[in-house]
Amino acid sequence: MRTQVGIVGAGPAGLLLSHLLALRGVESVVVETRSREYCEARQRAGVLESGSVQVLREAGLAERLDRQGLEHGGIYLQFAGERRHIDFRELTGRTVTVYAQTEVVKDLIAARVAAGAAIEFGISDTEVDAVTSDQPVLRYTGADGVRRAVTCDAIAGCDGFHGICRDAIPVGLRTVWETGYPYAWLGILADVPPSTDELIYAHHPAGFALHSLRSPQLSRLYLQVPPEEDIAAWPDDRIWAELQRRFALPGWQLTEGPVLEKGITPMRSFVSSPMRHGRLFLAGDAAHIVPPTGAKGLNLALADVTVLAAALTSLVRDGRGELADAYSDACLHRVWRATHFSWWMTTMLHATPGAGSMEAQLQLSQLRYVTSSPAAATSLAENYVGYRPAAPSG
Ligand code: RFL
Ligand code: PHB
Repeated sequence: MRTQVGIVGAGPAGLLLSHLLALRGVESVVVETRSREYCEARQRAGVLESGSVQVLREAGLAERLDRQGLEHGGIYLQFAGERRHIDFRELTGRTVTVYAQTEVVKDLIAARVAAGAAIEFGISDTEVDAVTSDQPVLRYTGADGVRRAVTCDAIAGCDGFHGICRDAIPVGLRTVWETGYPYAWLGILADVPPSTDELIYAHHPAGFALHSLRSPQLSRLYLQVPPEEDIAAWPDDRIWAELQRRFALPGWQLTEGPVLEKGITPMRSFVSSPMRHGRLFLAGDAAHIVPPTGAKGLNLALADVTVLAAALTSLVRDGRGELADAYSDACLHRVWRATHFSWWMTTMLHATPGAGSMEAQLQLSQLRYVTSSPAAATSLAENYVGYRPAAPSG
């Protein structure tokens, strides 16, 4: 078998890349270990930057997003018994859109399937080979148990943090920066209308809490919990009691409802550089992970493949390597900005176990500052709606 671009992973990065390449007349094959149903059901991110919405719109993928996405003009920061609004519209002229990653993935899969694209779900034993040659090879075992080899002009590793593509870059040729956090998020999807019009990020001595949503009928809520926490220790009534405690505000009510899903997510910051080795290109979580507090992971994945689609088209269709050579640096500037912002939001809002009251005082001072100084509020707002650093010069 042969294709122009072999794509490993049918998450948002791999699927959008395949779509953008097809729009430019470049053929690709997408291989995915999970089933289509699993990819479409996985609960993850919920917030799209305006730049991400624009990319999806320009690619003809926003018909449902435009109908069902909820445009939000700001967020609330809650701390020390106050709830303060950060107005993105007023501060930046931009907004974000609440539209679940699961819905983005459904839309992308539907568009690829309708176009007759080659996507194979349920594959195993993925290998990438000869990536420093002009003809890298993607090998895998199909759902039918038959081993296949696809000769490509380039391979895109869109296989997430636990994928295999990053390891195809020799250890001596890459630098990794990584930090963990001494907490995790317990997330629930609840069958109850959201109790808020915009997301609430709450600082509390007992730990961070976030009120997000999925639709006018569905709420998504998160609680900071210890990193090794067992979900079995959190029956629904304990989760609601803790959410009530951390969001409590006189005159405001958190409405409870049936919990449809719950799970615990560890948090880390991770960057692997460069994002390219020969004809292997990494995109999305395969190259970088941020803690979810800044709502950046999905947006970074979509932004990477927007740059990569142009670079690969130029490489495999036109035989020009300049954009491919510039790919890694072009992405990493944006990635580091989002990595810093996500770390900053995370450390401002979470209670570090054992840190004592000095940390809490510094956090509260910072929260008062970002909610009272227009300069500080604008900095938060422009990062949240999506800051695109200028390309490095020279
Ligand atoms: P994905 O989505 O992990 O997709 C990778 C795909 O590759 C497959 N795969 C393989 N396929 C073939 N062969 C192999 N050897 C393979 N190994 C893996 C996997 O099965 C999978 O289908 O990566 P991608 O495309 O880079 O997308 C990244 C995003 O999924 C991620 O950054 C976001 O979900 C992060 N995130 C958030 N991002 C935001 O922008 N806004 C948010 O509000 C937000 N909230 C979140 C989040 C992530 C969370 N979790 C669960 C980690 C909230 C949570 C709780
Ligand atoms: C979500 O809705 O899942 C969500 C929203 C904002 C975040 C993280 C997750 O910062």
